Amino acid sequence: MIPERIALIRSEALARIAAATSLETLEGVRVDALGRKGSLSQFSKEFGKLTGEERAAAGLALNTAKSELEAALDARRSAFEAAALSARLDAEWLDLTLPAPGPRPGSLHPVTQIQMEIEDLFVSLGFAVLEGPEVETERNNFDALNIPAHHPARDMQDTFWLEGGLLLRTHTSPVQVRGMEKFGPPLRMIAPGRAFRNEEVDASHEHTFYQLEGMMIDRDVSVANLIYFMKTLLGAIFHREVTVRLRPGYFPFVEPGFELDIQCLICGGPGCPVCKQSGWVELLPCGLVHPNVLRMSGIDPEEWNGFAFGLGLTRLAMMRYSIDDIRLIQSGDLRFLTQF
Ligand code: FA5
Repeated sequence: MIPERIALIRSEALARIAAATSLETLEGVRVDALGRKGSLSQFSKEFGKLTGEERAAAGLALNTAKSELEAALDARRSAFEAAALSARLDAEWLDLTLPAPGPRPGSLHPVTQIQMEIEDLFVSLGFAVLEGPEVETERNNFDALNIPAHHPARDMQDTFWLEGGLLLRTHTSPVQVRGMEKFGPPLRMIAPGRAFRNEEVDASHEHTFYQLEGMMIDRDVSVANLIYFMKTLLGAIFHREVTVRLRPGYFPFVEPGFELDIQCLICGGPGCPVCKQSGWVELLPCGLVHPNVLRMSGIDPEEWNGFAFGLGLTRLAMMRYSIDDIRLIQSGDLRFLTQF
């Protein structure tokens, strides 16, 4: 009897719909019962063999069963969709009354951080912080520092010459000249700033880099005073034991002159591109101020003497933060800068 068979399929399908736990299961029930090859669709083939009365009863049972199943499927489907939506609303909840996060704060460049630390240290030791221009005269950059025209020492600093005899300063040493001429002795000054050289750029050389000049002029200043200040400086910067070596260095504006090198903190000694495989990094050239330099700036070398140093600030930042390529320093790359 077709109506009884339909009733059986209907009640089984309704039970499966009630027990379904997902939209996928519901779709399975729909395909099994109402799909083109589903169990209810099979009956229409048998209708031809029925009497008119039987066909009317079977047709009514079939249509009723189909619409009941469709209604039950719709109701369950809506329930699942509502549950999914409310789960999503719970998960993606947003408190619009919270204050906006605002712009991300920036940070000081590593070279600026070190520069400020050294300035604080030297100010506490009674030094003034001076500034000089990046565009300098030939006299302040060279002549007044005992480097006359045609002196081979000029070749050591490949110079960017400008029109009218001016130049981009190749070191911060011209600020020594400006300091001596403006303030006279006794003098304790430092001068941080940019220097420029027409150099082949590699892992340890930039055309634009930072130095920090220092000068102390007084009576009876000795190499012992110089070494004391340099040790105080390095101790404050590295907060740990740094191996240093002092070797004779030639700069026309100091006599005697030294190169203070530190053991490479990137590789710890065996050699790397930053220390040019030598294990040492040239950091702090220094010496006692040459009498000619004092004399040219109007200071009597019989009465006064002093020491001077020219710290490579960019290289110092590299050592301090283990930066293995100087080209990163001025790259402006935020992936680099946000680490400091
Ligand atoms: C000088 O510039 C001297 N004016 C230093 C000085 C001052 C000596 C006072 C004595 C008394 P030098 O050319 O060696 O010296 O440079 C000083 C430091 O600047 C170097 O030790 C190095 O750390 C840094 N430096 C030099 N050239 C570059 C460069 N191309 N890139 C990055 N750092 C550099």
